[in-house]
Amino acid sequence: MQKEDCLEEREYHTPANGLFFEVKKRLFKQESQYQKIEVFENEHFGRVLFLDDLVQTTEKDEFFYHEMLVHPAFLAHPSSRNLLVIGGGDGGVLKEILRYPVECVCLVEIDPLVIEVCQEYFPWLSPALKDERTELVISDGMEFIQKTDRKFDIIFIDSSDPVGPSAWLHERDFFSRLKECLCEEGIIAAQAGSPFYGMDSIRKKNDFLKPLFKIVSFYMSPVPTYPGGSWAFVFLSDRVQPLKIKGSPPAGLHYFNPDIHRAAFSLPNFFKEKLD
Ligand code: AG3
Repeated sequence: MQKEDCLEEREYHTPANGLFFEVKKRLFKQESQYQKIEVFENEHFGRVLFLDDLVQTTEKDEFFYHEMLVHPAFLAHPSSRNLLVIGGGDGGVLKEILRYPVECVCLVEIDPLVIEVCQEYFPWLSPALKDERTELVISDGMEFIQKTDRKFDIIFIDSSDPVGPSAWLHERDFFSRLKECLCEEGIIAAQAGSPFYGMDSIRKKNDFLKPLFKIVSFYMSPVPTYPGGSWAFVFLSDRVQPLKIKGSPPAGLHYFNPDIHRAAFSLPNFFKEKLD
């Protein structure tokens, strides 16, 4: 059987295990300038987006990740009006941000084909890409923040894993430059990988973030299709405490609420011990 016709897609979490999806229908498969982009349909999860063989989002469980990347920062800093998203070309983070009365969201995505493909195959995520408050910039995230003199209230990092085009977005230099693009009361919310498989890189991140920001708070959420089934995020600020709740979440969310917010910052022992 040719690879094209194979009825299954897998993400390996280690060389010995991983997650598989039966492919009900293959919708898109192409190598862009930066990465391999695949979209297919699965009976249970609906549409699935893979980049370089890693699950990025699925129709059925996208809300866990997108809500948890966006709403904790807004709950702590509800008057945020100018936002920056690095990555996130599928539109899922934007969709959550635009639930608030924001003025402008600048989204910097390196790969225009990701945007095009998601507009076609994930139309429920991507109307946000066409919202009048959205400013789309096709550029490398690192290059953008090196050049810009703009300041943002919240910066969201919706990167992929630290391989390929996303590798930079996990480094010290990136976060230290990012800090210069933040308003005084600003927050950075970034995805931080799998606590179960990636505790060493979370620890490394904590080590270089601590000297850069007064507040470095990791938090967690389930994401059923990501490695280990639960995911880490980090909340960074010099002024804003994540647990001083000042706002309230918009209506219509499927996962996030203020109780989840408080609980998400309580970390399990294996996580805390590694950070000490
Ligand atoms: N960005 C984070 C994806 C990380 C998934 N990693 C993996 N499957 N190994 C998601 C983009 C969704 N907007």
